[in-house]
Amino acid sequence: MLTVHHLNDSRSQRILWLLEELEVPYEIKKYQRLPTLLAPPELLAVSSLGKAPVITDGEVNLAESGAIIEYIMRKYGKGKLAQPEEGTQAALDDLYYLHYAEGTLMPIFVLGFICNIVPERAPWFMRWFLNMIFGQLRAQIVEPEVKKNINMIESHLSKRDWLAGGSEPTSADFLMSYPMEIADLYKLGGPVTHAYVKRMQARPAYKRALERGGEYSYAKL
Ligand SMILES: N[C@@H](CCC(=O)N[C@@H](CS)C(=O)NCC(=O)O)C(=O)O
Repeated sequence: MLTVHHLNDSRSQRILWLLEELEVPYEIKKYQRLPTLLAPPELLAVSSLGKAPVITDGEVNLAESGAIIEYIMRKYGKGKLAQPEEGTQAALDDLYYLHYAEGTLMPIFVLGFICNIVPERAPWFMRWFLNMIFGQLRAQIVEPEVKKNINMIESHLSKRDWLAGGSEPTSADFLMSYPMEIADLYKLGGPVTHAYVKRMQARPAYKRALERGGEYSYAKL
């Protein structure tokens, strides 16, 4: 049976959601973040970078959410969720957002997170100085980038329910679910982001994934 190596409050939640949508049987091996928020060293036993998600499916051991979602869609997705037809604009939108989620959007959020935690975790006598430096970085780079990116996503989503424009989520939505939940929780987006996240979280498969995955601060049961 397929195993998801799942870290609490992490990107691996979206793999559980996908598997629930496709009704693929799976088991979960749970890992708990350390107080530093890093993954515990046990994850290094299943993947060389020690990050989540990772899946094990028979002989296959695969990390990186985008790769995992493409693998699962190809192997188990046939005839389940309607995917966009090759050569259409919908297929291009799906392809774009599938790569954009981890390639562009998440690095901006991670940079914002670093700007917050570096001063927070520094010795008290350095905090004022680091707050000034990282505050500048946040104001000059992170915030304008977040605004530009959220505007682009919201303009796209204002005309459709799902990123590829169909009646059901596609690979791109599974990838984008995690950053969009972050955007909604931290109020980085507006009503379009909020409606998209609520639409996703209202799906029965999403709720089942949440129940099985346990602790996930970006959504409540
Ligand atoms: N691009 C990778 C990112 C993997 C990643 O950074 N995962 C985080 C969880 S959201 C993690 O394992 N963090 C703990 C750590 O870095 O120790 C993916 O999408 O799978």
